[in-house]
Amino acid sequence: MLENKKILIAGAGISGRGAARLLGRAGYGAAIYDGKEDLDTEAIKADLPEGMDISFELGEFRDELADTYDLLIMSPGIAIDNPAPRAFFEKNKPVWGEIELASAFCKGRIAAITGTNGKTTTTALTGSIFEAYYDSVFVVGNIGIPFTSVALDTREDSVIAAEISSFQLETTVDFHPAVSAVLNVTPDHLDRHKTMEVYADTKLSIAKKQTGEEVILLNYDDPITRAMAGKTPARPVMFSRLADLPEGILLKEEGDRQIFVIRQNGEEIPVCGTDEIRLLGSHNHENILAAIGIAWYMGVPAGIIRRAVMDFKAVEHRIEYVDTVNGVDYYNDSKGTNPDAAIKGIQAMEKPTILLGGGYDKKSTYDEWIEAFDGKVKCLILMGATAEAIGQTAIRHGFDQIIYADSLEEAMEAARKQAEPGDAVLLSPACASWGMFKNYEVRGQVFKDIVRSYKSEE
Ligand code: UMA
Repeated sequence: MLENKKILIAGAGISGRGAARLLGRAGYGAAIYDGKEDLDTEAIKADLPEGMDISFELGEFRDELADTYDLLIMSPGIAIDNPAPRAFFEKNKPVWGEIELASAFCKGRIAAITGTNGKTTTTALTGSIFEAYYDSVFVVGNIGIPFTSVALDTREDSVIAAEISSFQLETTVDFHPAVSAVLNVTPDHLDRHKTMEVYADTKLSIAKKQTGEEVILLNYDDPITRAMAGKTPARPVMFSRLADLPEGILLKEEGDRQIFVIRQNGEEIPVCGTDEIRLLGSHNHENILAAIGIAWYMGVPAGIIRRAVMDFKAVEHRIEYVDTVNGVDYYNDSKGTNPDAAIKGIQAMEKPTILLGGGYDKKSTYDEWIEAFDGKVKCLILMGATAEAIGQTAIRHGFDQIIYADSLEEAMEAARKQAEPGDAVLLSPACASWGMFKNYEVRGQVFKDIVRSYKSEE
């Protein structure tokens, strides 16, 4: 498929290295471009197939590279207006995202999930349901396992649950999952996408190349995703936590219980009750509705879906209970990387809470998050580039129990001093971790390690 093409991969992170490995395994050579001059190229080479023809282009991007190479493979962290893709576009040369490359080599059926929040939980849950029914299952994408790292291992009977971010959707070309889902669209990553219109349209790219036989699941309760029905060739199926839809996946009141049901062609198929699941919070009911719909339209019987949904526990770093130390519960919600996700975090708390927030500046606004404190937050401990902006917003909303910290370690020490038995400490920063940590996983891990060190001193 890529015979005689000179390929340049932009970005040497896990996506770029995944793409290089795929190309090497498939018998192609490639060059890797990265802005970092001091990249450890030997370590990268050591991880590639033996004998692969690989070279590096480091430092500032030179436009001539778009003359030398025929195809650019993009990592998600590199924006579409970066000089590298711009140079390729100017010369009418193809630019593919890492997801496009992976799907071109993938033999199985893909279920692709996007949305501002809930996509990791929904992808993990969808993967768990698949695993209960299918022999060959892969859970990949923004969740942390590059799709390219497994694409060559897929078979015709494989099913893939793929978490796809808006960054990844900027550079899809012919990508068309068998089933797609857009969970919700609320402000996030506006530093990169600039406007909500561009951000929502980028999310919709998940379905732009789907066929009429392929399905897109959309959240009826979110006005932006509801309006996506009919804007792509895919067959829209709605899921709703609130509306009593005649068709779709919904939450039905039955006496004093709420039951997840599938309604299709006038038939109603019950799956399980909200009292039978282990995931906390109404936002998770939406994630479950989406996962049920995805699994159903990928061919999993309702009885299998029921068992897998009932057995599924929370995802790491998402309102994850860590431990109780001196009567204080510690929760890691490092995945609360935007205000909307952090609102879900604070809403799930039932005890007086010491809240740790702040981080990388994505130009979000924090008013709604502060309003969601709802009298539950005893003290707000702020760190990172956004500390000042969040502090000012809190004061504007009449909240002044604020402590500033220079690091997560310092914030944790302050939280430990403030917390009394019966309180909770919640890391739910409303911001990405960049600038302080490599990613939110490392931030969450550091938080958990500190909690464990407190535990050992208890
Ligand atoms: N780089 C440049 N120029 C740039 C930007 C980056 O050369 O302008 C280079 C860096 O020097 C570095 C490499 O690109 O060497 C990093 O590439 P990357 O930022 O794409 O990171 P990866 O390690 O490849 O991880 C990516 C996703 N990262 C981002 O989208 C920022 C991971 O999502 C994803 O898990 C992984 O691919 C596997 O597909 C992380 C994320 O934060 C979890 N995602 C955002 C989110 O969830 O909100 C979208």
